[in-house]
Amino acid sequence: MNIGKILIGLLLLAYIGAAAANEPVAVIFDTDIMGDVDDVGSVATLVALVNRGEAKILAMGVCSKGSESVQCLNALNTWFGMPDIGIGVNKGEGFLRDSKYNRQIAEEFPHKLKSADEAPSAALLYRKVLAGQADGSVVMISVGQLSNMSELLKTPADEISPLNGKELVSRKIKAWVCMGAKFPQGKEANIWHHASAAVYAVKEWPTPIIFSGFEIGVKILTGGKLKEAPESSPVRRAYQLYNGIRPHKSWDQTAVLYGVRGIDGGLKEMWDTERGVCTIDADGTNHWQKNHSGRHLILKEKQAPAEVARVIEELMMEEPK
Ligand SMILES: [Ca+2]
Repeated sequence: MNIGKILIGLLLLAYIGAAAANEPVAVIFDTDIMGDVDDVGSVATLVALVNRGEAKILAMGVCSKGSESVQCLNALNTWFGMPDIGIGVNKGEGFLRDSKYNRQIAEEFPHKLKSADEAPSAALLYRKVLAGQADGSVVMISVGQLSNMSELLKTPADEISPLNGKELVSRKIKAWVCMGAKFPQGKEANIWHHASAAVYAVKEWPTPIIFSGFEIGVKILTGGKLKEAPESSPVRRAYQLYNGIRPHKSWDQTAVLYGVRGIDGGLKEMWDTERGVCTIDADGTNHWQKNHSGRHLILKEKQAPAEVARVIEELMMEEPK
């Protein structure tokens, strides 16, 4: 082979590599958009990554039982120019609490879905989108209780796919990035608010799970900059209703950021990871055991939280294209 052919070959390999690297990450996003406002910040973060060509959203789901949560999420997507993103809801047991912003966002911002009843089951919606994807290509990002994850695993084979939920997840999902639990041990809301679902989902999930624990997002303060966002923004409005647009903890945004930029080896400057096994007690208390062959990873603080906050907050300022 002459030098010319080798060079052409190398250029071709570089081109293929670059094309693969530029492929947007296919994401399913599951949220309890209701109690805390970081879910709203995480939607804005995800949309910003979509607009930068880094991610594509296959579906969204609401895991909690707030009747206006799904309308709020639909209103956010609509404002961002993505009104047709499929939204599923938890049709089984789930967590419910008051929301400081769901009803107002649903009332003040246009959206198509008029009630949670109009939305399909999240577990079935996830089955549907997963069945159509390439094997090992989808990243699940959850920023609420693990209710829909548990229900997805328990789905039987049906007309959507001959695979049951666990087989489908095993086949199609590359990894699950979960904002939840507290490490090395603790009792965190996304876990204990629906502990039976968390116990089942974490134990049975067949792919790697990367946890962004309570201790990561609690130090990352974002949202204050939304004062500079247009008053027409539902993201700004949600933070205004929640805390008067003051800096707030950013648990959920970390899972979105890692799910899109970290899964294939990015963000090494931002977080270290540690491999092991997370187990959850029946009351929602979780434990961590380091283990070099464990299926789970946890994020460990590396970059200063204020630096991480700057990256996230810039993404949260995203406006419709
Ligand atoms: Ca949340």
